[in-house]
Amino acid sequence: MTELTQGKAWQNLEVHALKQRGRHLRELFGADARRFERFTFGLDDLFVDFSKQRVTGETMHLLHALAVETGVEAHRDSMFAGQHINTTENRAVLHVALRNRSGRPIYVDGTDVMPEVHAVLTRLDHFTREVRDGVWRGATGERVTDVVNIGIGGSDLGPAMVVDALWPYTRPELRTHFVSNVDDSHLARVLRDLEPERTLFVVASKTFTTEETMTNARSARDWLVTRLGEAAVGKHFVAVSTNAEAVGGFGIDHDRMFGFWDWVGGRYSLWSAIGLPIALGCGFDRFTQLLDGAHAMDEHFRTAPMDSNLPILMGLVGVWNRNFLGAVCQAILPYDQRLQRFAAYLQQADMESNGKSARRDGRRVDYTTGPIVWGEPGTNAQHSFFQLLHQGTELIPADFIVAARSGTALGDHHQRLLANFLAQTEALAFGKTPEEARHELEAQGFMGDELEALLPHKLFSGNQPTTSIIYDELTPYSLGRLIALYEHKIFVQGQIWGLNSFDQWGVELGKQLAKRILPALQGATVTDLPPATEGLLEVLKNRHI
Ligand code: G6Q
Repeated sequence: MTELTQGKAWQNLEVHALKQRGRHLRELFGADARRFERFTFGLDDLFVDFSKQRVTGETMHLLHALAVETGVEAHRDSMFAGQHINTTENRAVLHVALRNRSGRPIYVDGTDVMPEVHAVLTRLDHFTREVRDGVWRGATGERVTDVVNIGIGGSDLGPAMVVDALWPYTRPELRTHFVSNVDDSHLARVLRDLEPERTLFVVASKTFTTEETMTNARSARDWLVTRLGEAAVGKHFVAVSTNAEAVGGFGIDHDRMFGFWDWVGGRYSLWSAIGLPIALGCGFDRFTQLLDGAHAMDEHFRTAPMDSNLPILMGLVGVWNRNFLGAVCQAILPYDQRLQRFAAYLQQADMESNGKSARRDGRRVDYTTGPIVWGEPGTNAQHSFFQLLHQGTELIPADFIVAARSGTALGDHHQRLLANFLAQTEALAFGKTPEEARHELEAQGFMGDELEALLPHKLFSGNQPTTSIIYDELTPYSLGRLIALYEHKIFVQGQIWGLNSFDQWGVELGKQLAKRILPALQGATVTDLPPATEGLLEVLKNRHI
């Protein structure tokens, strides 16, 4: 057994969970008239309601003991202090420095990184203004109307999600596109509607070696050169990377490269120059408001006591659901269409960070770790998978994310959206008992065998745990704060589970194998492939290659 499961806090939680598992949210609300007030927390206009989670005061008390025992606060302080907490890559983890608006220095290996951070921000500001004001022109003297970000994973998901979420702050005359997949359909579809004279490519890659990104970047370059000639590349390509040499090798000059640092993990990099498409699409001032919002959450995470610290509370509630109630997944349900990419973004942030089974000390875990994260915006999701949430057999904790006010204010749409959010969280928590269902059927005129036959299908067991996260309106500031809330929640859980949340060795194996297989598709003889792969390869070759 690991020291986590042997520890007093874990063992106390297991005993507590045996009692708690059978309790229904109806009962918990019935037993405590002040439950709503006791389990809701805030930070400015951000309001988080844990009252529909299956926790009691005692549960939270025991979870806090677990956080103390696993050193969550000390580990958090190590991150902010620039220590090399990414142990397998021997790196600091300092996305918080990218949005450090406090004026305080942040040191990595004895050097204050803030001057460099500010220098890159100043360059981003300058470049963004040039493009948006039409000072920056393409090779033929045209203004830029389309920005194409070429990147994948952390160099795509964050900026793509944010630009989509902040669309009311974008201009129709400067569109932003994202190409990530090596499947040529992705690039081809975007390029079909673009004019090279007005297109600016941002090649975003920390390493500048990622196969998908480099393949797409080369094809985009060919597309441009075929139409405008080699000399046009300089006016239509910029790079975001830590690898100046490879950027130069691609033909992008140093003054059109925006750098960042090895202490910025890919999935935590949207706050760095990787956020360039956000600044181009929404304006640099909006980008800094995003940083301000994230910084507000950083300060809260760094200083708030554990019993009102939102990322710690969220992390603990998630651990309770995962390890003690046995939930396999975590649904993300924004009742905010602008957050339609948020679940996809969080899938990477959470599952690449905590989808691990080796502890930092190298031993295998003897408990479950990161949940499967998935979701879609409401109300759309209500008309697809909510059936399973209401009447299926799985325990599915869900986060409902809601703006009190709409940014677009069209008729009574927003009231209808909010009514659905309130209805769903109520239904998931409290369900419908046999008595209620029977009463309802009787009121509809059913009786006898017909009523008895229908009754089982009309039952809702409820007791599905949900957290409601409410903010006034989705602005760059509130979005930055929301993203940082989840980043730190993931941090808290990773620490409790004893993981290094900042490496991603799990994505390596597939990459290595693809490298070995590619020559076989290109006509070379590759001898050591397993029969299962050989078989599929032959099927594909016989079709067209
Ligand atoms: C994120 C991962 C991964 C990475 C991509 C792109 O944390 O490291 O998703 O962002 O593989 O890497 P490059 O930015 O180096 O192209």
